[in-house]
Amino acid sequence: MENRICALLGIRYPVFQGAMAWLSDGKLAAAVSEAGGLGIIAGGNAEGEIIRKEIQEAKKLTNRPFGVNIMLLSPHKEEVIKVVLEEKVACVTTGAGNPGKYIEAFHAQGIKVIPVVPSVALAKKMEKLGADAVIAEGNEAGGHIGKLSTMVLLPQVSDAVSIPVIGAGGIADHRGVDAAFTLGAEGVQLGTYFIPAEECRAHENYKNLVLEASDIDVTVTGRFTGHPVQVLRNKLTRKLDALEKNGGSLEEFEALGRGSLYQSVILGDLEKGSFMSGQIAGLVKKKGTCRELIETLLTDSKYISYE
Ligand code: TUI
Repeated sequence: MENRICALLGIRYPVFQGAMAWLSDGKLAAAVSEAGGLGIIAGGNAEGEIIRKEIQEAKKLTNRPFGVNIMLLSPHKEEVIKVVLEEKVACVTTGAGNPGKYIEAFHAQGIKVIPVVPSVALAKKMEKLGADAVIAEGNEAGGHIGKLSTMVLLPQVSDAVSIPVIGAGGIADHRGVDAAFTLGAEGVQLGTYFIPAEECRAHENYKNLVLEASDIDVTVTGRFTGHPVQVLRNKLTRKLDALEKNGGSLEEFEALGRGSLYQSVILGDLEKGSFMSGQIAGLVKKKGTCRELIETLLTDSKYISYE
């Protein structure tokens, strides 16, 4: 039977590379798309023109479909949306909010819309508004997380909507892929798994931190801010935890975290950097090209055959 995600997007394997702020650039997205999955450029907090450059870079590297993620907490989201509409990428995913009011505009340009949903209620709302699919992302994921785990969220979202569902959060091998499909997913999204990829711009220190992580090296910072973020434990997370315990203000918290993605991704500063990562880092042990990583992921899957 034809896979609905592959048919919707014209891709070979229903495997999305999750958008990771600062990490998912045009080069990484193009490499994943060239390997048969769906590469996704992360809008993050970047300005529109930065994202236009990444889209144009990806277009130089691949003729295959790729996506852009709109991070709905970004102060530049309207600019990024305008750029995406002009550049007519194949699809957008959204995160950290409700993209309802933008769906029509994307569809008018032939752009598929696939929101991340942390609840059944939002999944149903997105289906009603015409979303093409949804990504049910559990709180095993890296970065900004919702409340429910993948195990709990995914089967309930799958039961609640008729559009295809992509499972995300906590997947890093064929067992995770098959578990997601057993819970009703028709596609999967992985982020942390692609950090050690050759085509990923992460500093070697970041890659090694992921490759050497144990099962308990991931923690959540900033629950009190209302925007909890999953990251690898380090000196910065200890400082943030101490600040939270001692009743520090939101401003102090934000000041400590400011620039911390630049510190991790570009400088590889193990003390000052914020190394966003999913809980599954302990299972991520393989370097290689995106093509090799996708082959390893899907070989032995009972649901997706790698050819
Ligand atoms: O968006 C993500 N993960 C991210 S975004 C990001 S950049 C950032 N950095 C610091 C603080 C905040 C963001 C890093 N990682 N994942 C998708 C995701 N979306 N997770 C949870 C949600 C979500 C939450 C609420 C989606 C919709 C939503 O809707 C609320 C509503 O308005 O109904």
